[in-house]
Amino acid sequence: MLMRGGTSKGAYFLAEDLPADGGARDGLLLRVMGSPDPRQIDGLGGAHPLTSKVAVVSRSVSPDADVDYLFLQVGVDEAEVSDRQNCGNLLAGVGPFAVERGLVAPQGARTSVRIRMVNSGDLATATFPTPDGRVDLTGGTEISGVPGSAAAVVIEFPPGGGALLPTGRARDTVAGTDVTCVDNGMPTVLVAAGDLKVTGYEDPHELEGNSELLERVHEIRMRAGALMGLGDVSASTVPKVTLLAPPRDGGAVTTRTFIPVRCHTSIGVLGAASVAAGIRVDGGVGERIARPPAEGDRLRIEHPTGFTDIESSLGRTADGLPRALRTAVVRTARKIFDGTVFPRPPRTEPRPAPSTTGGQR
Ligand code: NQM
Repeated sequence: MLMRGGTSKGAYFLAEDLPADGGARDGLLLRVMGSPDPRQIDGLGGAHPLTSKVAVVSRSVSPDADVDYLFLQVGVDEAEVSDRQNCGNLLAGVGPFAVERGLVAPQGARTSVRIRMVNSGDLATATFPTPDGRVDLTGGTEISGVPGSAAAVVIEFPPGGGALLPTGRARDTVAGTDVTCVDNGMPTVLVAAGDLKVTGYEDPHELEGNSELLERVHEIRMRAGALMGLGDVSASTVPKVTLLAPPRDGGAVTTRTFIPVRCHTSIGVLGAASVAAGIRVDGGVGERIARPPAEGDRLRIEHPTGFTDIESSLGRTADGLPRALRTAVVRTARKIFDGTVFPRPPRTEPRPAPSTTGGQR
């Protein structure tokens, strides 16, 4: 099934319909999406990392969840399939897909599906309309970056298990630049846009064309990734780098996010969750830039095509470190197509062979 999930688009599969062997599965997915090819002309991919995504869904092996969701980022230009990051946008389609495929029974006018995100081991609950015992994703909810409206898919994340500040500090200096390394579901490096000689309000294309900026972002990402315990991240899609600037439209902060080479046209869900938590950390780089509301958990993150509203609350660990509590967000999703995909035959497989450990741009 091809679905839009939030501001991304991807192919959703039942795990049982894909090869059990990871290498064979990744090779098939590259051929399904039409990679590697900058236009993905011979497959389902949309020639951008945000439209070259796959969700693999199965009944959960965990008693805490109804379904397991494995996210796979399929490279556009590279023959790479990566399971090293999660995707909160595609997550919005997982519950509806699970009901459509009969993995979960509808529960009345609205159905809640408990999802285990296999990439991180974290849990999420997605709630969406199921009137008359079937999924109906039509509705009046609008989200920035998507034309028109659809039904709200409400996603709630309980506190994650990992450290909010992976370096143990609110601020680090890497490659001569102050950063805050934060992980509230997506490992992210926060940097003041002004420290990289941009305003932070530029169009993504303009930022992608700024080679000096891209070099700085790359260097910061490499060093911060190692500090965050992620090792050599040169071939990984995480951490992301988010440039921060003061809000211009009544939000808490303006963002431009590198994922990690292309600049996001909006912001990821878990990316937004990490920014929301990171700008509230005392002593972080967001302190002199962001204006989080004094009260309440709801934050508006501004991005290139509008804003993402996110509810995010912080607490403290026993040793006084900041810790993410509940996070919630409203997304929409839509079934675009359901049917049979005809992958490019294996004999035309380009070299090099696919790798599950790598990343894409
Ligand atoms: O952060 C893009 C997206 C994402 C990830 C990326 C996402 C998230 O917008 O939860 O959804 O950061 O690579 O799809």
